[in-house]
Amino acid sequence: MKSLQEQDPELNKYLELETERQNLNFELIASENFASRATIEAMGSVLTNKYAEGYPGKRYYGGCEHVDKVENLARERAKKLFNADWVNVQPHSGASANAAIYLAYMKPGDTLLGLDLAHGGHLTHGSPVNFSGITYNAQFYGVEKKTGRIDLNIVREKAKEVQPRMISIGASAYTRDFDYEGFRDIANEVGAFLWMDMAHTAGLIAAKVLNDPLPYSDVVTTTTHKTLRGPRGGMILVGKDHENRLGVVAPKSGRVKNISEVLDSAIFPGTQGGPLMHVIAAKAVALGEALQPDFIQYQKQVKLNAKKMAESFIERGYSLVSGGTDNHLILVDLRNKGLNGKIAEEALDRAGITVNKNMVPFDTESPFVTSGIRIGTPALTTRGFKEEEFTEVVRLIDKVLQKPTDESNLADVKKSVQEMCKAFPLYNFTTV
Ligand code: DSN
Repeated sequence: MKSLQEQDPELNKYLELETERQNLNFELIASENFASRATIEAMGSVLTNKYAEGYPGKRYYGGCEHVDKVENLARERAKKLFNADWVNVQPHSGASANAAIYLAYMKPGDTLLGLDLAHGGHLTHGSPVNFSGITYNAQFYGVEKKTGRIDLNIVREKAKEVQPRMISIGASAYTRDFDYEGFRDIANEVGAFLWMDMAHTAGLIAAKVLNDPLPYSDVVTTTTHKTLRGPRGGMILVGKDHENRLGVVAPKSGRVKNISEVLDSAIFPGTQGGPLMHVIAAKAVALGEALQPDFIQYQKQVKLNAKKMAESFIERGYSLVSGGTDNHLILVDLRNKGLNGKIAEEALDRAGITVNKNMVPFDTESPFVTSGIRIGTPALTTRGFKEEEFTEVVRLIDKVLQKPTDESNLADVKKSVQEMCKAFPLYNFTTV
């Protein structure tokens, strides 16, 4: 058989260009990271050929003896990493994992209470343009205008008012940790299920540098490619003693028997067909990496770097939503600099710095323009950047934002970005 280069030079060229982009740019998108060579190798394996609908030991296809072992390995590693009773590693993505949660816990028209997308939530937490907001009665809590933080008293009031069947926690642009015990109390008070979507923070939670949602949530979903640093995909987890707590916390729904079976069938056959066994193998590799001691050090550094970035931006007169960060990301409100997210994202892109424009709470701009940029440290921390390098990253971002239309300024910054990237080499391969 031919190599990719021999078979399809045009496509191969695009892969080479993307590898070069990743190698030579500052990757600061908070939801992105750099998977290991071993993880990428598993994803590019012959497991892509195998159909394995069902679960280990109960498949609808023959020849599953090896992929059963792969899936069990991924499940056992995930359980150990998160101290979970049960896990499903088949979701193709975070959104697929979340779709299964709705199928398992809600009926069409039931009420969800989630964090407003415009305040840092996620599309699948009830946005009107997503299946979750179309199919269910989505109600929202937000952050306080003054603090940029969630106030549980306001969440409690809203929960009492709308009587949700399920409360979701989790965000794509919230810079503070969550009080899971407080949310649990509210869920208990109104008889709702509690679901945490830890897609952004799973790696930090695994390393115990953020609060752990599993002891308090009925169910937890995640992606595997953000701070967890695995392949693109999702997982569903249930913490210890979940079966016993379920009937107590959700009296309205009656006691659900064997929630793990309900959740498994919500993935297959409920919302997905054949699992992506090559990606499940890569999840096993990444989860194995996350069980190593150096992963904890990595996550501590992700947090230290975000804190350093926040301090450096504040020293340079920038305004941060919530005034700082507890996790891996910061949200910069650019209005006091006379800029918007679109201008900033485009100028930074031209200088080799990749961020995304992002709504800030109570934004006055549209989602296509926005008043902010979201910046995360996981990817550059994987590269080896520490506080000193992140101070320089902020200096370079500031240099761009001071003269965002000055092409020679942008070219100067790009040169510095590339020099720093070369000093911290990343991938020396395009395909493995
Ligand atoms: N697209 C992800 C993010 O950037 O946060 C959320 O799904």
